[in-house]
Amino acid sequence: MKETVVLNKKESQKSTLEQFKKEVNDGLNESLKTLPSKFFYDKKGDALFVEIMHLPEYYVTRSEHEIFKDKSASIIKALALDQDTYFELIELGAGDGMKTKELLQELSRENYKFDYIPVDISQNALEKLEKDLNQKMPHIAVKTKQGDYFEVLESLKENQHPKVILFLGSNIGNMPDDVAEVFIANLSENLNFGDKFFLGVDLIKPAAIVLPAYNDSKGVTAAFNLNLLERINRELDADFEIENFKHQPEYDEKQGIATSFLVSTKEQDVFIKKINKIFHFAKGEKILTEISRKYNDKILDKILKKTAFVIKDRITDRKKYFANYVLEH
Ligand code: AVJ
Repeated sequence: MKETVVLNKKESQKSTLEQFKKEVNDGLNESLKTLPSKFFYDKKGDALFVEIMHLPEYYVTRSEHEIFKDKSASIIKALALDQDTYFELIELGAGDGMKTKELLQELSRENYKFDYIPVDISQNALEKLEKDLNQKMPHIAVKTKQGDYFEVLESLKENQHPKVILFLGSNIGNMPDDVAEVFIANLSENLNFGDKFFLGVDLIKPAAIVLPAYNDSKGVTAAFNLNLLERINRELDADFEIENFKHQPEYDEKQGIATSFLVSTKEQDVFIKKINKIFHFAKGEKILTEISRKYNDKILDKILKKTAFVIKDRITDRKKYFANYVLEH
């Protein structure tokens, strides 16, 4: 039942600090300073994100959870699975698997034959998830795979079993459209004809709903954003004074793109020892730390155009805040 495959572990461990240094240096040398959002998720960032998911203003997680809770039978129908054919349910970046549990429950209730294969870069997250599932749903076969998404998919491609790929939580929203397109194209190269991609995206909606989700009244999202500077202080021996930066979310309602910035509240210099460089910030200068793209059918269609996927179906929550798309290869 248990099986953990470790892919290129040495490689990924060796390069983590070097990669962090390089990307921070590159980002802070651009004319519009940027820091990649993937670096939010250290131990403190992981904990803050769990808090974000429970905030009253952060509708994203709740909306998708509603879909899985109320409509898992519709999801299974839309995926057009065959009850008698074994398939692999592969989740990219599984996290705590909260939403997926609802689907696993329904699949096993309906006697589908499958393995659940959560894929993550974090071995720690996978072990927690596996333990939790083995305890709560011991009848479900969980096969965790640690590593890069595409390497794992490539290794699974050969077995020819039908596959359903889950990529939930609007995680794709952190990618600019051209990057999302390459991501989906890579995904399609590692799948076989007829395989399905189940993609969760946040839908375009008014600023009055989106902005508070990234600017909650308790200041958790601000702390989450500022933790990026604290992490640079901790891991790269920098002297960012956190109180001299403030969290600033923006939302372009027409385009459907939310952005998060850290704004320098005064003119200041910051020394990053491990990069051995001083970075200058003007008063009011912004660092772009995250984009959270919101979708509609048209935007997704445009991204899919150059990939091998087409939209087969979409399932939304009651308020139509969130959509899970069934894409077929
Ligand atoms: C995990 C990327 C979906 O963009 O909504 C939440 C991350 N950032 N609050 C999002 C996030 C600030 C989240 N995603």
